[in-house]
Amino acid sequence: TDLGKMNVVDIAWFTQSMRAGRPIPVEAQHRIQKPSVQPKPEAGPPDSPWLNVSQYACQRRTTLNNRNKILTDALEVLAENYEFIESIGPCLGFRRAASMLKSLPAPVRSINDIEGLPCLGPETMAVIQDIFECGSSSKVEEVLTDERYQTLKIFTSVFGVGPKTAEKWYRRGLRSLEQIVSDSSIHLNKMQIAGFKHYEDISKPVSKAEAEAVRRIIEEIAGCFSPDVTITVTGGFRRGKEFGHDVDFLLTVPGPGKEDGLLPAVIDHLRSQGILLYSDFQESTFDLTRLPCRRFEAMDHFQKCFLIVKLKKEQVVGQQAEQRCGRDWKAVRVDLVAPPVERYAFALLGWSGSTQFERDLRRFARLERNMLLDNHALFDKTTNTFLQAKTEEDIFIHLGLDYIEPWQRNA
Ligand code: DCT
Ligand code: MG
Repeated sequence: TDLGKMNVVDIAWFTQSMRAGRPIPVEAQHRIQKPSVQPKPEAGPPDSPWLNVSQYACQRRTTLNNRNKILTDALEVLAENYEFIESIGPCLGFRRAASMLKSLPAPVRSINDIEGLPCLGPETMAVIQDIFECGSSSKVEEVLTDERYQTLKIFTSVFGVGPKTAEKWYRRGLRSLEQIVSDSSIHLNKMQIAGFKHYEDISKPVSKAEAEAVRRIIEEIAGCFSPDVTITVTGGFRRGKEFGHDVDFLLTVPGPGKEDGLLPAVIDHLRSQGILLYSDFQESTFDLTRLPCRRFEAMDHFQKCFLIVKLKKEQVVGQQAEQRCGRDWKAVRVDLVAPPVERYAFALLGWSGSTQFERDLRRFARLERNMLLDNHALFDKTTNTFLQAKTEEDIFIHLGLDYIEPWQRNA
């Protein structure tokens, strides 16, 4: 989850590649095919090869094959910078633009290509224009070399440190993680202490093979609680990513209330095996009568835990011997969520992400369908009823949306 804020990006690498401003390769430019039939003028700008791109991520298919990474990386730097100053409007504007560009089936070659496409405000267009004309955006360059941005980026890369805490430390004149840990006047909470303690490991990406090894551990332990328990990988790995900042799982037991006590039992087991490095357990506060929840950012009310577990390198299939030198284990961030089985489809859809895809599903439900969607339920405001769903497909049908596969939700 976002809680950890672990998507560490190597700033030096970023700065370098942005400076290099890698121009769009000519070969790639030729791959863009013009539609064989020229669209009618009223159907969109005549030069745009992409017509009918929706403003909603849930009406686009976005695979991991991002053909416009140069543009989307640049826009996401600006989005993040606005997030750091808690300027939500501009932040979402840049995130939406980046998300839309990720769905395009070919690289953008010129500003004409994207004229008339949704989610591109004047600020975004200016950045893109800059990149086409100069090879990089001066606005992005400025942010990347900004001391405040660089510092907040480092501080928020620690598990348990959000923009507010990072800003507080920055304003106190602190500039490095070393300064934070050696400043005795700084009070770290339990999560942040674990974040610093295991920083080296959990700031490294988790591989698919490591995620699979974690799944086997959790499966074995949860199987002791109930043989009927099902474990589903959610988050980035369900969307086909090769690496993630954590591993997210949904655990369910068929039968009403049967999931009660599941996660505390799993946590106890991990502890008794000596592989629990950190745990933050949150008891369920799920209450059907309090639904629907109107705030997107609000965490859901299911029983859940945020963990750091010790993963033995020998448990990871395909781990090279040379990668095993030194310590024989790696600390890995793991999130477990255990919704009641009748909420499973909503929880699965919500926890599969991407965050941008989830935002747009909810926005689409609200603005286009007069419905409220969250990780617990779908509520139809017109008829004042909750719409039931056993599968994700059911939810897409209720919303009148074509089904989008998890690997197409990388918005
Ligand atoms: N999620 C959400 N609302 C939030 C945070 C997260 O709906 N405020 C959903 C979307 C993704 C999912 O939960 C898991 O969150 P992360 O692990 O942060 O995202 P991820 O896509 O799995 O990214 P990563 O691969 O880096 O772990
Ligand atoms: Mg994740």
